[in-house]
Amino acid sequence: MSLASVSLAPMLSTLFFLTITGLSLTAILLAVQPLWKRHAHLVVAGSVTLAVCFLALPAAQATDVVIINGAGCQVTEEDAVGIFLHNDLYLRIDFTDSHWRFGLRNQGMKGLSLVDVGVQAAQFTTKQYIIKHAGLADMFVPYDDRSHTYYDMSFGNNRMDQIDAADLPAQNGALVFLRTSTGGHYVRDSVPKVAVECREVGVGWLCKEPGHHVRRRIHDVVIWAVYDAFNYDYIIQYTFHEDGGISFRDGATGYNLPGGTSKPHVHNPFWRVSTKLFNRTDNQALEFVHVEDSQGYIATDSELPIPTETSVDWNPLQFSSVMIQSATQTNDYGHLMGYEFLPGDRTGTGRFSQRSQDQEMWTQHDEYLTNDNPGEDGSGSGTNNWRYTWYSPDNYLLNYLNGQPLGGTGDGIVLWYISSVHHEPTDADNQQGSGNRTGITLIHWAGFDMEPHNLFDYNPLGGPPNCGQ
Ligand SMILES: [Cu+2]
Repeated sequence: MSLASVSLAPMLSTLFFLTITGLSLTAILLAVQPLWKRHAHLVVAGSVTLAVCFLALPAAQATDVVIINGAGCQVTEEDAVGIFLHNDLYLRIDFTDSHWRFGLRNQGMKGLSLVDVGVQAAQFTTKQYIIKHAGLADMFVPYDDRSHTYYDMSFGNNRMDQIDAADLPAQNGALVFLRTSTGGHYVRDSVPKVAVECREVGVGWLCKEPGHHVRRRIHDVVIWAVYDAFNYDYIIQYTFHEDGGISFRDGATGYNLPGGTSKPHVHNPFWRVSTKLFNRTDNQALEFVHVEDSQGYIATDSELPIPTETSVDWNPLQFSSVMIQSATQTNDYGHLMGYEFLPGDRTGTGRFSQRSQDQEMWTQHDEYLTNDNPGEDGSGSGTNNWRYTWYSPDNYLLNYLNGQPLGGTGDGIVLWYISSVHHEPTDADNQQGSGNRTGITLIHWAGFDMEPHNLFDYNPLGGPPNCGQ
């Protein structure tokens, strides 16, 4: 934006607006200083031009800013210039062969969540809406000897920590400020709480035949935040893959429980993903299973309908997975399009108290499928307010499992996933010179992956026929 492109009329109306809202020019300039640091390329435009631009923005169009510009991997923050923003936070990712758009939110007690996720790759020429809301519902941490039992997301609202520039890699990283709605517009947090990184992750596919060697190296964009549960710091991480998949991970680090630094325990991040494929409600759920015959010689694969709200247990001997797909929307080959939910970094299965007074019955299964009925996203009243008022999942989740036909009511299908990682403190939890395991504990990851299933007509990363011969 140049000085010449800014007309006098919006400037005057903006100045009037600022005057009546009681904000001085000095305050505005102080407030935009963090922006200058974040967008060094803007600083060279000159402070006079910059001040005029920012002053004019409430009357100007939303402006997007490229925050990572790597080879094969670009990230853009939408509506990112000015103090008073038109919209809440949305980012776009542009890989070579695929594109994403999503929002990031800090709501209540549950840390960073994703909203309005859309993906574009292969045959699609526009972004396809897939997820309405995704994030953690809780993190349950029972100690083996039951001297302590914690719900690490019961400690109050807004427990995300500041992310520092030093947390980022030297290249292709960015800090992002979450936003708050106020007075008809949005303003940034005072500190950044989201890290964005573009990472080169290796080979996506390759093919080698004599005289024909081809390969495709790929990137991820990793979005992460830190949820502070006192001694533990949890990394909440969403990874957008170039092939159309998303990984959801929760990583426990920080330091072990004071007074119990050697006590084994299980971290159980409990996830909720509210799907709404193609922004339609005519979706259905299936369970994929691979079943061996009695001799283990021939196997049969099946996709079993899951007609009603229910619990699901992962079967590692059947490669089982939950699939959520459209009941009507097909790709060019007539296959219903959807996503498959698979364990990620899974080292075991948490199962806890079956005594009703402990309210841990929700831990008796790995996954649950429910309809997204009004209020059940945690923003309702009573126990439906679980995002802002703490309740055991027994008090809300189990009430949502009332046998309704999946997809029959509500606004999409919700997958609830319990991920678990057992933490047996070892001497790697020591600080050097002390045997008390009072050091910093290495990150313990747990989560799941969401992968496209017959969503694309062909390899979205441009694989040639065979080896391209
Ligand atoms: Cu631990």
